[in-house]
Amino acid sequence: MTRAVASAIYALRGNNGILLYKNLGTNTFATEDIKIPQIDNLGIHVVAFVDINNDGWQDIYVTSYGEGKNYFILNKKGKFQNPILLEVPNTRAIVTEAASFGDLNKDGYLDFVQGNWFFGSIRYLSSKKGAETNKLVINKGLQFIEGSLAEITGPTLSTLLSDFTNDNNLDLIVGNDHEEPDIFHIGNGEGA
Ligand SMILES: [Ca+2]
Ligand SMILES: [Ca+2]
Ligand SMILES: [Ca+2]
Repeated sequence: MTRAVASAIYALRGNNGILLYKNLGTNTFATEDIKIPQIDNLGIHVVAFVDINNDGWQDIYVTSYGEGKNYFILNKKGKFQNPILLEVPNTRAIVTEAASFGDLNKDGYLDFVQGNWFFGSIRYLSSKKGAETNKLVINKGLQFIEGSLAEITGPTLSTLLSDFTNDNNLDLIVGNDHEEPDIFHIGNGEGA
């Protein structure tokens, strides 16, 4: 049921909110006009389907340019009209260019990492204000607790949560722009 819904709808980013494409099952797609005032004027950069509230329906995660405002749009049993919008903390960010989801602390709820991009290079920043910091967000039943990955700096273009040490605790790979090195970070299974 959930998979059918996930594969039947696609979401694309845009300069004015998002576009939803419904797969009609005949190799054709129909756009679904959804009005969400909080995001309709935002330049959207990342759009992803993810079931953030564990109800079996794929919700939509979106990131936007400028103030790093990111949201979840909750799926109401296949409908996105007048949806519940959840704002995601992303202190002082400019834009999240990559996100990766996984249950870091094994409580059944997906947590995630927001890889943030900024102008320039970390070594030439005269003062660090937070835009250069990626964020690790723990999902406590839709209460989003932001942790700063202060030592994991961008500008970041890709993130991946994956257990590359094979100890059943998710680890993190961060891919960075310019000459900054990509970083492999080993998780401890408790969200750190
Ligand atoms: Ca859901
Ligand atoms: Ca979790
Ligand atoms: Ca691991």
